[in-house]
Order: sequence, then C-alpha cells, then structure tokens
Amino acid sequence: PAWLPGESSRHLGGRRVYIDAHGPLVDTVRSEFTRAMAAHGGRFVDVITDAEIVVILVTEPMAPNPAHADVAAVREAAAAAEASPLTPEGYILARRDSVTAIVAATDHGALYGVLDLMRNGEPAPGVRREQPAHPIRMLDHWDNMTVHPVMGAVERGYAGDSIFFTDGEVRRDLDRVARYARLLAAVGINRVAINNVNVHRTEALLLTDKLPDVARVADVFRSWGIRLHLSVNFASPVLLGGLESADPLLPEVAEWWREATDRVYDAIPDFGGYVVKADSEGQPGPFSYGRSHAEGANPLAAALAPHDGIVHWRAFVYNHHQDWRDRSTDRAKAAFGHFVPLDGQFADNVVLQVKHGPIDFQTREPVSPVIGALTHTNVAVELQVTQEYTGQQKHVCYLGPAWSEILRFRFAGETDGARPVADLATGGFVAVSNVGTDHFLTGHPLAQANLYAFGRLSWEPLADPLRILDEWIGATFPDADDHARAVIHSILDSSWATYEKYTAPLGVGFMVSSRDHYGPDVDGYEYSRWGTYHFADRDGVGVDRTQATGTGFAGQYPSPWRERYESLAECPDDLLLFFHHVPYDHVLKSGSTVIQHIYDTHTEGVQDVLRSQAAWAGLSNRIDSATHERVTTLLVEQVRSAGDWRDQIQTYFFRKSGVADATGRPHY
Ligand code: GCW
Repeated sequence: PAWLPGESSRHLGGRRVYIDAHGPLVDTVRSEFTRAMAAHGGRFVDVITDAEIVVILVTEPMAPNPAHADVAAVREAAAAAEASPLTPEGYILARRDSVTAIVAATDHGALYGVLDLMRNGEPAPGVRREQPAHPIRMLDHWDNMTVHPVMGAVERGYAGDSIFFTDGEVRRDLDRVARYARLLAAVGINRVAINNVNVHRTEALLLTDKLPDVARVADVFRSWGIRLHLSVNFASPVLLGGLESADPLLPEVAEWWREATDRVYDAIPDFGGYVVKADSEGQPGPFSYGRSHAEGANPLAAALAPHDGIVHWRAFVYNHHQDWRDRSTDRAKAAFGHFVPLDGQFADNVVLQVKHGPIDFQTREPVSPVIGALTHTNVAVELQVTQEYTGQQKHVCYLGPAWSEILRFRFAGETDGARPVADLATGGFVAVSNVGTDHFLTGHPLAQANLYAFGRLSWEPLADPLRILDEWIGATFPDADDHARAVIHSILDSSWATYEKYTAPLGVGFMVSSRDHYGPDVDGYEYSRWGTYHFADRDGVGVDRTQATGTGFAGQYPSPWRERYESLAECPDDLLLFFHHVPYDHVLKSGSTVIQHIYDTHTEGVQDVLRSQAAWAGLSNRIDSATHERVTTLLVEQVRSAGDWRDQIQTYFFRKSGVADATGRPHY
C-alpha cells in the first residue's frame, strides 16, 4: 500500500460526506469514499449542513448556491477560488469547525483534493490552495514485453518484473497497475509511458497489433486521471508498415504516422503521445536519412496534434563508439551540439526530454546546459527514480535533495530574478520509474520515498525535499512513534551524500562495473567506447573540460557558470573532477588534498552506512516486521558493497599515486 495504507482512509471513511460534483474522476472519488466508509462506518449525506467533508466543484461563472454559504469552510474555500481562479488540476482545502471542504474547478482537482486528505490526514484549520507548477508530470517505464537477454524484464529495473507485461503480452490481471495508478495519482503524476525507450521488435507492436491490450491499461490509468503514452520505434513505418524507408520527409512516412496515430486514438481517446529515443545507443533515427532531429520529430507531432497528443523527444544523443585516446570528443558536449542549433524548429507539441546532467544520471553531475540554452523549445527535465547508478535499490539513497539542487539551479547565477531550472522546464518533468512486481513495489522499501518525492517535486518543484521526506514517512508509517520517524528520517536524509562519499569522487562519475552498473570497478569504463572516462594516471585524475586546455564543455554555460567551472580556484569541489584534471596534491576548498579527500570520504561513507544499520536495528519492534526484515537484509548488502567501494577506490588511488594516507591508514 506504500503511502496509502489502510489507515489513510480513516479520515474519509468515518465521516458524513456531501459531494456536489460530477465527472469520471468524481466516480473514483465516490468509490474511494464508499470503500473507506465500509471499513469505518461513515455515510453520504444529501444536505450540505449535515456534512463533515464537502467536495464541490466551482466553475466559471460560479453558480451561486445559497446552501454553500451556510457552511463556513465551504464559504471560505469558494471565496478563495473566486478571488483567484483555480487551475484545472488545482484544489482548495479549507477547514473550519469540524468541516473540511475540498473545492476544485474540475473532477481532476477534486480527486487530487481527496487524495491529499488521505496522504496528509485532516488539514489544519484555515485555507490551503494547491496547484501543480506544470501540467505534465510523467513517469517513463523501461519495461520490456519479453525478458531481454541482457537487460531482463525491465531495463535497469531493480524491483522484479514488469507490472504491465509478461511473456510477450500485456498482463491479463491489471490489479497491481490499478493500485500503482492510485498511488501515482496521490502524488500528482498524470502521465505514464509504459514501455522501454529502447523499442525492440515485440514492443514495437504495441502501437498496432497490441492496441486493444494497451487500451485496457489506459482504462485503468484513466480512472486516476493518468494518460498513457507509448515509446515508439522511429523506424516503425518500415518495421510495422512495410515501407522501404522511415525518412521523415517522405509524404508516405508522414501519412503512415498519421494513420497509425488515428487508430491509436480510436482505441484510446485520451492517449498521451509518443516517447522517442532516436539515433541513440543503436536506436534508429533521422540521422540515417540525413535529417535533423526537428525534421524527425515534427511528422510524429503533426500526427498527434489534432488529438492533443505530445511527442517526448529525448535529447540523449551521443557517439557511443568513442576512442578513449581522443581527448577532443566529449560525450558531455553532445546533446548541446545536436539540439541547441535546432531551437525554435520543433513543433509546439514536441517536448525535448533532457536528462538532468550532460552524461547519464550519475550521482553528481552539473545541470545539463541544454536546459538553459533552449528558449524556443518545450523542455522537460528527465530524472531517474530507478537507481541505476545510485545503488540499484539495494542501497538507501534518497534522491530528493539531489533533484532539488537541480531544480533550484540558476543558470544566471544568484542574481535577483534569475529563473531556476524548475521554471525553465516548460515541458514539465519526466522520470524513469523504479517499480516492478516486487512485494514492496520498489525492491527496497525505502526506495518508495524516491517515487513519492519525484511526484511531489514535479507538482511543487521548489518544495523542501526534507519536508517531502517527512510527509512520506508520516503517510507510509502511520503507526510509527516520533522516535521511529526520526530514525527513518535520519537514515534517509543524507543518504545521497553518503552514497556519494563511498563511490566515484568529486563528480568524476562512473567507476562502476560495466556489466551491470552495480559495484565498483574503477577502470570498468576507462578504455571502453562509451565516452565516460576519469583519466587517472600516476600524477592526477579528472577530465579537463575547460575551454582553455580541455574539451571546451565549460563554454556551453552562460556566465557566471562558464567562468566558475572554467576556473580551478572557483569550481565547486563536488564537481572538480568533472571539469578539471588535477594533481593528487591539489588543495580543495575544504582544505584537504584530492588524494586525502578520496581516502577520508571513502572511510567516512562506510561509517555512515554502519550508523544507519545500527539505527535501523533499533527499530525492530517499532516497524512492521516484513519491512523491517527486508531493509535489514539490504543494509547488510549495502555495508558489504560500500566496503568494497572503499577498498577498491582507496587501493586504486594509493597504487596509482603512491601517496600515503596522512592519517596512517594502511592501503594495499
Ligand atoms: O543510463 C543509460 C542506461 C540504458 C538506457 C539509457 C537511456 C534505456 O544504461 O539502459 O536505455 O541510459 O536513457 O536511454
């Protein structure tokens, strides 16, 4: 049940409820109440003055309903809605005396208001307005229909099999999807792409032959206000349509997309649109035909436009056949080079989906300069809830603080009026889901916090991630006492910083096993074709991305970041090795040398995990035993793995540099 345990329906179920609202999502609201009432003895009432919970829609022009005026909470909420109109998904919660009023302009807003009540319990007296910062809040699943020989059922999935597919088909039983949809709606997610962006042969068929089954999934999501999207293969006209070419400028190709898209809408009238990974890591794309990515995206957009559909076009395009000896090619620079020259050429219903960093969901990266540079293109920031590079849901790693730093980053520096990334995401927020068939939904029970935080941050991007964490703890562990809540908070709040301490240092990234991206292998990617290097030698480590002597990547930022990143003296410590190649005795702003920092943080990181393990052990009688046991087992693995990271990194750098540890710790 994650953050909607049985307990959460208590606030709804024991009350007298008056609903004056209509629409499909109000039906969902009614069934939530009905279910809760069966357990807790409440009932619907016909007269507003008899009610303890009132759900009403106020629309423009407001129909004066004299009865509403008799109830203070309703009167105040309606007045607030009149003073400043509600956006379609927004709602107002007001509480006066013993009455809670939920006022919205649409059934979607009403649903969100009721779910807010479930997550947070009764609101404090007064009036609170909630509305999402952006209309698009989306999760991408990297789910395959069959078990891929290398990637498994879910690419980079760490929570079991796909909840949507099994044995090459859409699952018959979609019960788990329904429960998932309910959880997502409760944190404001309103769009889900159900299949992997790497679209293999079987999955390509979702667009055509498998449509009736896709429609069943869409039906489930629809009752929670969530629109379904599909990842599509750019070569579909060839793969599925039997055309000779998928050249986007050929009229027959555009026509194929139009017809295929019309058929999708016949089956799924509120279909959300397409997600496309093109010309990336072996996927087909417009480059094969000498076309730009705008030329590639626009015919798909034209097919979707009459139906209010969107193309999410991914900016994750780079040369994955690099030669490590070539120091001028820089994967970090690729997306900017491909997409910034096309600014303004994408159709209005194209959203360019940009990974938050220039490389690939590393524990620490600078914010992708592409996000700041596109001013005439809809941009969505893509985050990764699935913990590919952050412990794979075996390690505790609460990513709220990491995402929050990204969303608060200002390309123009800290000057007045500089807009944060949160405001530049004109195309909203997208993240890769971390959910599967696992009993706890996310493998690690504490990884649920990341899914929760993504939803809440996509609704309110500048919210405090630690407040969100407390919200999640309160909703998920309603029976936990203050001590238990404080312990869970302490284990999660700095877990990202801890993870960073024992893995790749100072923003250099990777150093993971190239087989599965889990666990340390300092040179695992060093001489490979993927363009992710740390360049450690006997004298120093790091990637020179300066304009003066390096790849020039720092020059993709506007001032003041361009100068800050360029300058060895000004570059923030935590990104030092992302931007500079420095000798081991380089002195950091912290006062430590690079080599001593590496030794110290790796020892500290493991100590942090041991402290979390001890703290968790103390909760054995305060948390349900299944959750407690699962986390206990995973913490054993986290301690082991963190120790492995520490030993391998310390040993590697001791051997490379020959510099002894100033604290006298032995290295081998
Ligand atoms: O991080 C990398 C992953 C790939 C993934 C790719 C992408 C779906 O290792 O598994 O492919 O990114 O984002 O497209």
